[in-house]
Amino acid sequence: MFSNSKCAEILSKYGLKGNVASCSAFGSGHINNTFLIDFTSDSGKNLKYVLQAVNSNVFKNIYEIMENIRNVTDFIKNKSVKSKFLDFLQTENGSTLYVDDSGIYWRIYRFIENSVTVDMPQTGNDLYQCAYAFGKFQRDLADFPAESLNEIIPDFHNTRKRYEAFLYAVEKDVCNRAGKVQTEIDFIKSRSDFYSLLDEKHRSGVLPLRVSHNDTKCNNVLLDCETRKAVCVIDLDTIMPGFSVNDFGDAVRFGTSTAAEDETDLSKVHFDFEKFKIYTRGFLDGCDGLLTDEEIMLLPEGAKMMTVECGMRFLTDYLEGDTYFKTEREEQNLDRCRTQLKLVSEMEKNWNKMKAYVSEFAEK
Ligand code: ADP
Ligand code: GN1
Ligand code: MG
Repeated sequence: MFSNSKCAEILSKYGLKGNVASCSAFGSGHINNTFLIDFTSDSGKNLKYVLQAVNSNVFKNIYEIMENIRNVTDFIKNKSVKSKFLDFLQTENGSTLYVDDSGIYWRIYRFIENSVTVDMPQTGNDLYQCAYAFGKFQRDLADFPAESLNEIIPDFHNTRKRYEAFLYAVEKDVCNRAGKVQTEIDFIKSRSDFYSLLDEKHRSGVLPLRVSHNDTKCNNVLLDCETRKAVCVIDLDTIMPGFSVNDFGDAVRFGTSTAAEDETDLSKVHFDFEKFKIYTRGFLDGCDGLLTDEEIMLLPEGAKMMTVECGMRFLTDYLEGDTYFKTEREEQNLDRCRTQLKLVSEMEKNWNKMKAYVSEFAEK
């Protein structure tokens, strides 16, 4: 249980002395534990902060994450382009991290007032803004020295390696769950020829390595409550060299679905081609001419790759006993897997339309 007094103890390490009025679980991320803090300082100011316990099971070197975030945000700030970032507080030792007695890694940033994140964007504008923000992120970092970044999770979006890990989990079947998910296992196995495609394109010089966000769900973009414009890209833990088409693809995976990622009624889950069109426009507008024609032509492959990869990651975690993604109920990872596989099959049905739509941008 996380109490106001524990919260006050952490805040005091950052030089924040006062009263914690409330401290509540915040957001819907699957990895870190996030809290919104209402705080009144000793001088009487009401302030809001976001406090996070960074997941040390997923992230093995959290100092390296904070170093990446600092370098990338400083780089963009120095270019004086109009971009806002989370403002991490420092402890009295000058670190953005505080490690408590039980080994939990904490960090705090100021809550950006009048901002909101959406799990299921309701308007085309919200979709466009999220896509634009991630495209602009690629654009802003186009000349960042990618080799200087720490590789936070090696092979994070190496789908072939994810597939090997999945096969291993099926073989070990430590929770004795594989028997009931044979349909899903077969679905993933039957597409195995596809999983090396983007790496092959990279090796043959078609797909450049760029500085990527690597976790481009729309709830990783803050929107202004009133103007609904993108304010800031958040969740910068997985910034690493990667493929532009994967940043596009992960956003499409999450944002073009007509239902939640863990919807249990698959009849509600569809790939919405109109949303795909909005994402394509938003991302390419944000990239502002950065992507090559070959990259643009591979955007649908990025979407399908990120969706099938996410499906196999959820199923791997289900088979391994739900040790990676946070879950609130027993079969949540299986439900998440099933929505992803349904989206993949609908992308396949829309494939020619998707390819034709992006080709209009490549020819411009
Ligand atoms: P995770 O890795 O767990 O996804 P995030 O950094 O994305 O961690 O934070 C989890 C969620 O908390 C976000 O998806 C978002 O909904 C919410 N959140 C985090 N920071 C803010 C903020 N400054 N304003 C509004 N919502 C936020
Ligand atoms: C995780 O942290 P969050 O919830 O934004 C995961 C992503 C997955 C996503 C699936 C570090 O993202 O890779 O695509 O869940 N992040 C990490 O919803 O593994
Ligand atoms: Mg997140």
